[in-house]
Amino acid sequence: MNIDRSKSLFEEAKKYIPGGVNSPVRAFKSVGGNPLFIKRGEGSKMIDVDGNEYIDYIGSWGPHLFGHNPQFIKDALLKAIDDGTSFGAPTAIEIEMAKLLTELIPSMKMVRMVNSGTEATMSAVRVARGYTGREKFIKFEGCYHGHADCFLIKAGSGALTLGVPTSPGVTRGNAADTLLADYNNIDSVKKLVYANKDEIAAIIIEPVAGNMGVMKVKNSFIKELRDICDEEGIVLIFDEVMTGFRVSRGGAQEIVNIKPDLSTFGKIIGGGLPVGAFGGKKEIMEQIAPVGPVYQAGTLSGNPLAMAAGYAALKYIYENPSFYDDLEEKADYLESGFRNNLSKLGKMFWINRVGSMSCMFFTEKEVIDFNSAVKSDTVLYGKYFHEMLNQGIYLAPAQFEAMFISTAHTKADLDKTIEAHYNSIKNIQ
Ligand code: KE4
Repeated sequence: MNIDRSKSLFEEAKKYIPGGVNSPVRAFKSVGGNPLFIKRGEGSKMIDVDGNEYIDYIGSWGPHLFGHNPQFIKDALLKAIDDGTSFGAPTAIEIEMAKLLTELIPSMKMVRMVNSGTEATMSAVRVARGYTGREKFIKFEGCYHGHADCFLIKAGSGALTLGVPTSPGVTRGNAADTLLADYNNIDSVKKLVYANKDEIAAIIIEPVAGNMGVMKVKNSFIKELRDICDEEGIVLIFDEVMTGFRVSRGGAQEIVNIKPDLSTFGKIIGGGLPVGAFGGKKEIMEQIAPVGPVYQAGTLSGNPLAMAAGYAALKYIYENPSFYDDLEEKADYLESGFRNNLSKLGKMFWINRVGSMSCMFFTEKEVIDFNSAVKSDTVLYGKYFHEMLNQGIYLAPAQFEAMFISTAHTKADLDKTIEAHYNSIKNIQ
């Protein structure tokens, strides 16, 4: 496969952009090799600058639930751009967006739009602190909530992939207020809560984790987490930046059947444009400026283009809920194909899947939390990644990420992927 143009672009990019990329995980650091520079995306495919075509399972790290460049989102954008790109003033579509989000997510009575998942999660923790008057919060090892200082303590995703789960530059003072618990381990939570009585403002969790690979909370664990937050006056925040409208129409909170006090969103709700959102109980959200004292702001928050793309995506979800059944069928078909391959090859690599997001871990032991996930053989993952890439299958260039299926993936795409998976596992032995 000729990737000469990507190679020369990468060399040039590294002169002006740290690592040649605007987000670390794109640099292929943990799998080696030269990142591909993408020219365009269409449906389930991406085409790189050398003309190579790939079946894409990253989907821009989650936003492309309907594949690349769906016509209905493109039409919405083209229509919106006629009136201008941004006004820095309220627009009617922001009300439509807020109404639709609160309609689709019953736990969310009010919502504030921002420009990224990081902005959403950092604002949610801030308003929880303002609402409770407390300073500490609990996150879980391996969960990733974006790159705000307070989260870069034993974080997942790129931080974990690059081996800096606790990042330099985060001050001791900041880190002191971030308490760490173990995913799916309620005793680790109770220990922190009772040792920091009345000092904990919030607990933030990915109810379905997608940043240490994919894994789901145990039903008993998430129920006890809800109970302990109720008992102790702690704000429960579900980080649904990745899972919102991905794992089901009502997000992970619909699957685990637990109502958080606040939720955060991103990715899919922007239809491919930069959007994030946080929202929840009215009494908490009304703590936010200008109605309350907790300050939060953004020049381009709720901008008309991002709202047009995001609203088009959410409206489709609202009006066509049955597409989740097709998505489930496709995801189940691909998982079964992978499992059949593994049993034929006598390899029982662990697979976790929730809806249309999944992860195959290069370990044959059960993966239920950070410690079991990091037992995966990341060198073997790197070999697998390149075997698949050479067969035209574009996966996350890191073991601790997720694989996403879109409505645009066809059965032919899935069959080609299953065949490539068989060849790859066979070749890396
Ligand atoms: P952004 O600030 O990147 O929009 O969102 C941060 C974030 C927050 N919460 C969850 C659960 C997330 O998954 C993310 C971002 N996800 C990563 C992928 N694992 C983004 C990819 C990247 O960092 O380039």
